[in-house]
Amino acid sequence: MPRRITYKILVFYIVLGVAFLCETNGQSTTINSGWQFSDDKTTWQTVNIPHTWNQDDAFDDEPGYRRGLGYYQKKFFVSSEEKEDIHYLKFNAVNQEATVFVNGQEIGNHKGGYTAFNFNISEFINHDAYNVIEVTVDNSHNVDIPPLDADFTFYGGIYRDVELITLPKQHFSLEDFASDGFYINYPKVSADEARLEVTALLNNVASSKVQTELKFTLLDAEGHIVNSHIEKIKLQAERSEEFKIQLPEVKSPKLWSPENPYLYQLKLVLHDKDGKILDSKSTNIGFRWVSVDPDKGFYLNGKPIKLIGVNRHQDYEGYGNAVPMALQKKDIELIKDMGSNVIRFAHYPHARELYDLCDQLGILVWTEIPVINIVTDSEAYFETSTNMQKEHIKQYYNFPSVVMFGYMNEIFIRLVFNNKLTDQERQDLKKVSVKLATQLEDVTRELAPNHITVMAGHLNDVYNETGIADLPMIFGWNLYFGWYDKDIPDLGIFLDEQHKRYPKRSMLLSEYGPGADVRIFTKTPKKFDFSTDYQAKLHQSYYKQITERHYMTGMTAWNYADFGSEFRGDAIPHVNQKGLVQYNRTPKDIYYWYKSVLNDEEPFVHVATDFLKGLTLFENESYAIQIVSNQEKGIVYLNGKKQDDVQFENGVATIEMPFKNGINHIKLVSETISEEKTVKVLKLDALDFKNFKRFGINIGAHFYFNDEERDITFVPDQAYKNGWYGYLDGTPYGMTKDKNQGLPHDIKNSTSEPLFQTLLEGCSTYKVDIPDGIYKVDLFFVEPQIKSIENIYNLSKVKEDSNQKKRVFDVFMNATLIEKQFNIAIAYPQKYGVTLTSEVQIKNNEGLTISLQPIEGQPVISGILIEKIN
Ligand code: GCB
Repeated sequence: MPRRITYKILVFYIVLGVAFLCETNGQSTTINSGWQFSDDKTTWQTVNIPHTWNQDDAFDDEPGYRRGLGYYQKKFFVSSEEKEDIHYLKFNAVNQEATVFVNGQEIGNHKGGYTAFNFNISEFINHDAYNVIEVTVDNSHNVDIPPLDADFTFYGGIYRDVELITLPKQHFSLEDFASDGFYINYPKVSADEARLEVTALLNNVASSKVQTELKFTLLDAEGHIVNSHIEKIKLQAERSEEFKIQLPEVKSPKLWSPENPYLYQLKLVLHDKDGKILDSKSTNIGFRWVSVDPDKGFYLNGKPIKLIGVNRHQDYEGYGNAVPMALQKKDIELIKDMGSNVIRFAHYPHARELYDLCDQLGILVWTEIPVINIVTDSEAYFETSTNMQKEHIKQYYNFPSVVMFGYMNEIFIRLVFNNKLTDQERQDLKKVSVKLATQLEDVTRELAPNHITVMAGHLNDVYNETGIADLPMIFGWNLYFGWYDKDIPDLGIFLDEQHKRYPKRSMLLSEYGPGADVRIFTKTPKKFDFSTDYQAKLHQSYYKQITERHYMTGMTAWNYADFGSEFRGDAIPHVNQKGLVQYNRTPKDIYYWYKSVLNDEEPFVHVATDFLKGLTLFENESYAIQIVSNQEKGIVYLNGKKQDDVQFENGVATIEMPFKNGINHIKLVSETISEEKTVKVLKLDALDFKNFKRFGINIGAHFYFNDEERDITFVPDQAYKNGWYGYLDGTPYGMTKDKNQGLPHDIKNSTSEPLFQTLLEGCSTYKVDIPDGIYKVDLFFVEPQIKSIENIYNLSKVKEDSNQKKRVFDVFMNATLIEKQFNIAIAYPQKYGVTLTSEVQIKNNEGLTISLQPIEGQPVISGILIEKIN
């Protein structure tokens, strides 16, 4: 039955509606369009905010990206009617230092690239005229601004909204670290009743006292008024004052949780004594309470909840950090749809709109500032970090989803991996880091007494030894067992030992995960091979190990998405590929596996063959695929024939598929749902080039590589098998038990890194048993002895030769010499992937033999691609 609207309520709605429409006094305009940008102040281009100048150069073949100055300009008009108003310019984030000028006068400077700041520009403005804003942005390394060093790209620019805010003389303060000027506290929340307390900071810049009323209206999710309250407030002349106001209690509040993210809205309207609206605000209200127990884990609203979710970085393929808001919001939706109940916004505060979305969708939030890897022992660094944490807490305080405030990540990693430090320097660095941590912990507890404090560390006892791990209420371990460190099962062993040693400490697995490239797949996943199969193996085991341990508060995968990290030499260089989704947000199969164990809202199945492209199988070979589901069992059909009944365990079943040559149809049926996929397979009984024209081998690799550049999937390498192909000698370069990526480098002029990064060294003979005919043969090479930029995250990488050894060899195809005295280092000095292409005629059933005859050093080879011409 429709609810009857009484006359009184109607009048109230009209007043309220008018109140929110009449926000001309207290208005914010986004001024993102039509800025002028220059990197040298001579040539200018028109850009829109969000903007960065590093979206391309952080991904090109030249090491490094431009870290320096960028200049922005924008004109805006102010009418004379606004003469009495107060004007603020608000920047929601500029990376990383901004100096702002209005009409040629410097109005302020801000340090730190991830929080908002604003300036009162009223006295610099010309009325009935155009005004000019100029911003000098600097993203150079600055020892006094965190982050000093980290595994992500520090894109420079004005990359979040710029706002022009116009206010009457009485308004909510904007000057408390650029917060909204009010803070919501929940002195009491239970299923029976809840209380709200608001601390409002009100400014009166007029030269006389003003009588005002601050009206609070609490609305439920349907927009019905729950209660309201009016506070009469006399504002003193030229003062900024703080008022604490208790709001009426709410009986039987609907609680907020990931399953039911019930939100109320609180409207705050400041009137003058005649009822004219001066300023207004509104905020989400979510009634919830949290606690942690070192033995039993995390509690929300008095009930245990295992936090399972992801870390997120803010950048996006093609955009750097200047990402349209609609795309960013899609991230949060995808994260929710995966079934996450927690996000760690790493390693810095992200856009506020996303926290609002976490409120709405029901995702608990860990948010932090970028004090990472190392600190500077300077007053200025301490001040910038502390200031940043104050801005962070005050700007993000009111989001009910935010339950954890953090302030440091792996602060000892540089100390541990820098062997140039003296013992004294080491001691000093430990001391200063603990001192800063203590200061930041204190500030956090003081400003956010109802939140949980957090910090994350890497695998090293220094966090225990120094006591730093006991400062926050939850200590996050970033653990990469099975990637940088030991093996996958060592995770549980480590955590159990920590729990035993520190029974009073609450722990969260704040990072874990391997790099994975959707172009790489294999039957034999190995540590550090970037295969999606190894990614599945590691995540599936970690999930089991954490959910089995009652004392663990939760786990957040590293990372939701691949992200830019300029110095990296992953399978896609400049990108950290640990994402559950790709850099362009296409989900990898592991995303669907998480969805199958975390999201039980509706039945779900997924056949994990999205990236199984160009699979080549020999003779009777079959191929095992994974299917994932949140159901108990299913039936798999291959090419219309029932293949198997499967039981899903830990959300997954692995099933051996006897694929036929050509297109294969897979169908998975479970209860009411099903999914169909096709996989194109090249099934070979011999290398006879009868039903195929091209054949490629990824020499030195145990994995298939789907190469878009050459439109072929290279098969894994093997020792020579008569009638087929393989090496007669040689060893994979740079491979160890712990690292199965040969060369952790960008290969110039190529996007086919997995082809070049794996190679054989010392291979003098490679045979491919192809029939007589004429072929075009591409041989792929790279000189592996290239000094890499130090990558502290690549902890298990083999030590590279410090003295470049000479390598010269002749290359023959059968009896034909195709390259004499081949010296890759001289011919292609800059880490180029080299292709030698020749036409070769095979006669007398001799097959193809590639001979690499050493003149000096050992020959190398990365791959081969054969195309039949005749
Ligand atoms: C870490 C860091 C994170 C890196 C990650 C990695 O421990 O906290 O910033 O990106 O490892 O991928 O190596």
